Amino acid sequence: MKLSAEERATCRLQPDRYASALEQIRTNGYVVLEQALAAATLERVRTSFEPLFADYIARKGYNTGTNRAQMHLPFAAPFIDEAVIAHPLVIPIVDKLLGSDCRCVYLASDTPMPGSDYQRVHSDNDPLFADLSVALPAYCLVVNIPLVDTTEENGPLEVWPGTHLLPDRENHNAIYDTVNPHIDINRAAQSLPSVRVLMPAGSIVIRDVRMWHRGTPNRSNAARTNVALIYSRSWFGYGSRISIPQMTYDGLSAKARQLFRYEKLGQPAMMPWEWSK
Ligand SMILES: O=C(O)CCC(=O)C(=O)O
Repeated sequence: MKLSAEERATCRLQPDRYASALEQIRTNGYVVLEQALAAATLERVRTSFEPLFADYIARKGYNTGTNRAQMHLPFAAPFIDEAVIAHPLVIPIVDKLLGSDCRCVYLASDTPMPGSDYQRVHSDNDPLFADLSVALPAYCLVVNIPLVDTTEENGPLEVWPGTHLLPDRENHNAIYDTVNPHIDINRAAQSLPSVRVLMPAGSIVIRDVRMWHRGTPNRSNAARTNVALIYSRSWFGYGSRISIPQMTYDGLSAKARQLFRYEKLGQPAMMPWEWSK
């Protein structure tokens, strides 16, 4: 969805555009809000990310495939800019789909480097009920923010629209360790239409966590990083893993405080290499 200059300035979608964004997530499984982040915010995040990532790789190495890494972000500026954790275009969408008491359970990044390969096609969660034969409403949304332009060359995220609506038993194949006994997602994906999500830096992708997707090979000579957040219904989460210093928490907006209310408050922010997984 290309945003008008007015939508970018006011951070508001007109009612029919808002309805369309919701429809795209409900039906396709995702929506892209193009160039939603201000250039200055994006630049601050990118310039802080790069040395942190280099340090992380030197300490821990790649962890999601060849030349590809997932890295948690410290709960500190500039990564916790309100435009990142509670963007005013994202919040009304997330609140509508997950309930206004939803929470944010994940603040991290995915980076395919030059030389990375295809990932297995996967969804990002194990099923809520592995044998359920109906599809449930959305309960968990991933928000991705590319720090650089995403092109055919630099390993765009590839998605399989509509797959989030498959019943739990057909849908899920969490990355690396789980194989779905009901369907071979990698084989099935080969005969289904997919989309490579090309977009300018600072766009925001909101996607249903169940939608099949994979990282593709980065054939450029630079990193292609997506910041990744996960918002979920209030009852769903990973069990309060994000450490947040009390002063940092107190300085957040009321909405951001609500989103992170179940995390580890009053703890020093964790550096990426301090996470066990
Ligand atoms: O390349 C990407 O942004 C997708 C990464 C991903 O889906 C994963 O590592 O689970």
